[in-house]
Amino acid sequence: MREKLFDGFLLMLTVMGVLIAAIAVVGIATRPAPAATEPAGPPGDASGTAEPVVAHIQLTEFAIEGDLTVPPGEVVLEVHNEGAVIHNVALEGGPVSADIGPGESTNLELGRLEPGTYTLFCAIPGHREAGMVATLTVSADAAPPTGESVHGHGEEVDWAELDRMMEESILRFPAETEGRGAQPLEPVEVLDDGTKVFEITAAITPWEVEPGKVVDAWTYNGMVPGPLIRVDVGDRVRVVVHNELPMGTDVHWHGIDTPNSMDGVAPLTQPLIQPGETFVYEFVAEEPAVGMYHAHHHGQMQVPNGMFAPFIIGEVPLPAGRTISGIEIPADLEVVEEIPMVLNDAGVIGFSLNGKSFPATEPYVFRQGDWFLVHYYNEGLQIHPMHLHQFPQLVVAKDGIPLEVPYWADTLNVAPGERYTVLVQASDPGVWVWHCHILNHVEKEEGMFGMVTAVIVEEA
Ligand SMILES: [Cu+2]
Repeated sequence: MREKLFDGFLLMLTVMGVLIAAIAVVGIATRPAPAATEPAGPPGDASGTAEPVVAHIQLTEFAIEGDLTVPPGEVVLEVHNEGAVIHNVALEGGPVSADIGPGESTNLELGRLEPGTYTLFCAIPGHREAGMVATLTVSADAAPPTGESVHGHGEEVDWAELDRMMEESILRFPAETEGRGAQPLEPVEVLDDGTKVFEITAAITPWEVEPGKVVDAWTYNGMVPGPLIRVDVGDRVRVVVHNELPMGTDVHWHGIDTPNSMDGVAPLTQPLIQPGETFVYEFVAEEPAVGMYHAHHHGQMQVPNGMFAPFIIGEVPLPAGRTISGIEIPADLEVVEEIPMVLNDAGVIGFSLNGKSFPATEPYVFRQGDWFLVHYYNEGLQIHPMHLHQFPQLVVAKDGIPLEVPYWADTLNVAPGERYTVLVQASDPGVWVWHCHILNHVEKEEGMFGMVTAVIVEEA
């Protein structure tokens, strides 16, 4: 069955690949023609009459790439924002460009630069920490920049090659990688008074985001997302946190009711947990919740780098037996799988679903007619409109709070910090992609990546 399924799957993926490649090509064809490149002046010319050195720089979420090695002289950055949000570029201790909208360009004059290394970064808060920092090397040995970016500006575009790369990238799904995130965590001990004791260790550990790409992730118990903690309403919870990071940390229980002293915001509610130290969090799981736990201290760095995890108390009530917008939910509704789906877009992990980038994302396999429940958690820095092909998603809870009036959506926008719980019926057989609909969170010229997976439905 699995093999037959996989054959059908490959066929569908091929069709899908062609379609998606076509979209990508249209996108590229409409890109404005690159500006003509000024020839650079002779290296080290001291006459002051030399032409400026024009370096082409591309900004994306969250990287600075391009001509990062240039000869000495008057250096001008011609900066293009290829990302989806506003960026800028700044020279450490020097000038900052204007803010640049997606698809727009600007120039930044850096003045005369002598041989040495300089730091470029995006000055939008959080973007430098998320990865938008690069070293500009000025060297007398450097050739003048040619104006050709990594994407081949100024060169003939090889359309067939773009098609081939997209198809090849899609057909790699589902790819095996080391490690699986959000695995259920069992208590190490249950005390006489019923307290469930959990142990969490924060450390920098290797994590395979996509096949062959192993990053130094900031993890809880070595996985991204960190382990899923699930307790019952009324449970006493103790979480012992060991810090093996090179810097301080804390743990915030996002969406979970706790005493103020357990809120995990150093230095306001507790001292910072220093490297080598342990801190014990203790609270009663009073209310049902779809929560998450993550670092609060230097959250802009520790969270996107991997320090986030789901925390569920009790069950989300489901509208079994109700009719919503004309669709009847069976009274004997049975949920076959509950899927935590943690979104991220930054740090060393980057665009990912449950700590993996396509094609390493996990496919979800169901029998036709099965109902499944998804908890979306956005631990990234951007919004992600999550689109599941074919099957409408019944939104039953927002931030763990059950909705009086659940509603159907085929695309659900999940902002940073938000959680949505959706109920889905896998009503039709086939391979149905499930992805963020900000298209550069899922595709680049080299192919499909990031926030894409698939629901695979076997015929009943
Ligand atoms: Cu997205």
